[in-house]
This record gives sequence, C-alpha cells and structure tokens, in this order.
Amino acid sequence: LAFTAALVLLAYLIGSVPFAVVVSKLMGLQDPRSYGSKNPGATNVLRTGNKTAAALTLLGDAAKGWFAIWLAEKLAPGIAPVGLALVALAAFVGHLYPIFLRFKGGKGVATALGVLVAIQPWLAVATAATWLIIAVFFRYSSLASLVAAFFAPVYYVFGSGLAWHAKPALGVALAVIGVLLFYRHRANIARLVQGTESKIGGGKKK
Ligand code: NKO
Repeated sequence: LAFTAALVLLAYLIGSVPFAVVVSKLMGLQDPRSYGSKNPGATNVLRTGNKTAAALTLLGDAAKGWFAIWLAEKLAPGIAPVGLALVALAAFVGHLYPIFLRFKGGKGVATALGVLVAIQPWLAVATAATWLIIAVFFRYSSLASLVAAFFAPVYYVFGSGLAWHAKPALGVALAVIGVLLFYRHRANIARLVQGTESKIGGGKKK
C-alpha cells in the first residue's frame, strides 16, 4: 500500500511538469499564461502561431500521462486496477494543479489523451478522432475537448468496460477525469454560450 501511495505521488509529480511553459521557455516564446486564454496548454501555445511549439506541448503533456501509467506498471507489475486508476487520476490532477506552477495548471485534455493511450490505445484513437471531427467542423478546441471528454467514458463502457477483462476502477477514473475536464473548461463553456470563444486558426474573435 505504501508502494502504491509512492507511485501515486510520483504520477502526480510527472503530471505536474507543465510542457506549455517549458516548451515556450525553451523556444523563446512568451509564457502562455500571459496571453490568449492564459491557459498553459497546446491550444493556447498555438495562438502564438508557432505550430511546432504547440505540437511539442501536446506531445509532452500527453506523453507524461502515458509515462506515469507505464512506469507504475513497470515498477509494480500486476498493480491492482484501483491502484492504476489512482495513478491515472494523480497524473491528470498533477497537470491541473501542478506543484511547479503554484497549483495553477492546465485543463488536462492532452494529459487525459496520454492516460487513454496507456489504458487502451484504441480508446485513445476513438476519443482523439471524436476531438478531431468536432474541431474540424466547429473550429473550437474547447468544444472538441468537451465532446471528447463526454464520449471517452462512454466508449470505455461499451468497449472494454463490458468485456471479461473489464476494470470498473478505470472506467470510474475516466468519468472523474471527464467531470474535472468540464469543470476546468467552465470559462470556455461560458464563452461558447455567449459566442465569444476563439476559433482554431481564426486568430482572435472578440
Ligand atoms: O486555450 O482555453 P483554451 O482555448 O489545449 O484551450 C481549450 C482546450 C485546452 O486543451 C488543450 C489541449 C489540446 C489537445 C488537442 C488534442 C486532444 C485530442 C484528444 C482529446 C482527449 C480527451 C480525453 C478525455 C478523457 C476523459 O480544450
């Protein structure tokens, strides 16, 4: 149990690494917390116009979600599903409330994607495809994230959740992640309702 607690703490620290801030600093860009939505995330970094920086942010923030779970499975082979679910949640919460940014982090979309990759690659593919379809049609990153966050637990239940190897704890973790994701997007939701949310590639639409 102490070992599982250590893995959860480790996952939180890994999730806390803010790639939007790190990548921006390394590439000589402004701190993403100072412009646009002020969010340290791939979408906001894209508002600088630097697609490479945005892609690296997405990759880094997703990789840490995947890595935290991969590492836990490596260090504790046969870890109980509940333990793994807590590790997944810890990595995600680390991104939202990172110790390295005085607990003011991002919205967790990319990190959740990394968690999905570690849990079930096909689930990640289906959820990312959902994100992409909404993003292409509506041009709102936040809306795409919200729709994807809604469907990820649904896909899990209708996919592996109903199978013989079902791990209910992971399904619950995904649902909690989805709820937190909505909570972190509440300003975006207000802007979407008011019609003032900024579109992908559309510059600033006020
Ligand atoms: O700056 O407030 P903003 O407009 O930036 O940003 C809103 C945005 C914040 O998120 C990001 C990360 C963008 C990642 C894009 C690719 C994600 C594709 C897969 C989505 C997976 C969702 C997982 C849900 C699990 C429950 O939203």
